[in-house]
Amino acid sequence: MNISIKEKILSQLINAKGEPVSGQKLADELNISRTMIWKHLKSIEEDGYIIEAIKKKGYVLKSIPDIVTPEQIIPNLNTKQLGRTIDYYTTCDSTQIIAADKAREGAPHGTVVIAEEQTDGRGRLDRSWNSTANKGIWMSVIIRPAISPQFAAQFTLVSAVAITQAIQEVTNLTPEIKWPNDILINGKKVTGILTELQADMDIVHSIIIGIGVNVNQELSAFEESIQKTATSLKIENGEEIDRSLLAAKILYYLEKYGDLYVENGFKPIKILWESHNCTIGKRIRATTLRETLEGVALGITNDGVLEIKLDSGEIRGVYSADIHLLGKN
Ligand code: BTX
Repeated sequence: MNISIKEKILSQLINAKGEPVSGQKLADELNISRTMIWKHLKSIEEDGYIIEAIKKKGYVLKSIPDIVTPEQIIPNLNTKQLGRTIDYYTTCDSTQIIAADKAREGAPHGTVVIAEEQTDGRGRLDRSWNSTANKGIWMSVIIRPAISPQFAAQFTLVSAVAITQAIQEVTNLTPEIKWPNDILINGKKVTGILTELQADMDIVHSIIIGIGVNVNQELSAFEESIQKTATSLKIENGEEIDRSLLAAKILYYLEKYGDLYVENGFKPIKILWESHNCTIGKRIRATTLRETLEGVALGITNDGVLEIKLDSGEIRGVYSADIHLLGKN
């Protein structure tokens, strides 16, 4: 990992958790002059951090801006590879488009593209994704797992488990997963996942996992058409959430469960997925590209396929669909 001097100074200030960090100690450790330390501190302040200088003691980080820069995410990051390269934008059309280009250009496993705002955020099937500035996590993660293309779709379920776990840890809320890729709180969509594949017939070059989490929006921030179906973590628990901490936790669980999946297959993920799901046992309507099916969701197979028992008694497997929950069986 290539960390700049500025990032190292910021890391030390964040890790000191409100205690002073000595300028001389920083200069000695980083092998640069006190003047250079001061210049880096000024540059950190220009990014929105508030730093207080206390005579004879050092520098104290007083306040952190609510941004999802690498400098904010990396000190919270507990991963080996995911998020070790972060490409940050204040605004962009879609992190997914940028990540796809980067993946084709050979960006390493774990590269993250993240933005404060997307002007053309994308959902599945060319739908749009509301990506209000500075209020959500809009990121795309490039992974290069050693699996064959037929298994790539299961990374949607791996990602759903990872994001659910991260939200639960950071907020104490209890999100539920609606097969395959919606994360709901109190029945409303808080997260969308878009998994895209770059592959040849028998080899995965990369999977790009697009993650959109509504974090600190008020209801009015959403387009009117989705105000009844969308929610944010702040709406649900009444508190502002540290987006960079949540992004780092998502990357942590994505690496953990991604590795678990590659090493041990889908079985352990299936158990975790089932423990968070709100689809199984419910009467549902599944709209696929070809047809609409209604029946009871029986469960997911070891391949992540959703099995539905139709009213006729026939059992059908669905690989990809929009699911509408109709209530209890
Ligand atoms: P999806 O097709 O399951 O969901 C899209 C649908 O969800 C929309 O048609 C709309 O009804 C509703 N919707 C749109 N925006 C929101 C929102 N903010 N909250 C709740 N509901 C919404 C889900 O597709 C996949 C979304 C992935 C988004 C990420 S963000 C980072 C990356 N970059 C990018 O362009 N997309 C991904």
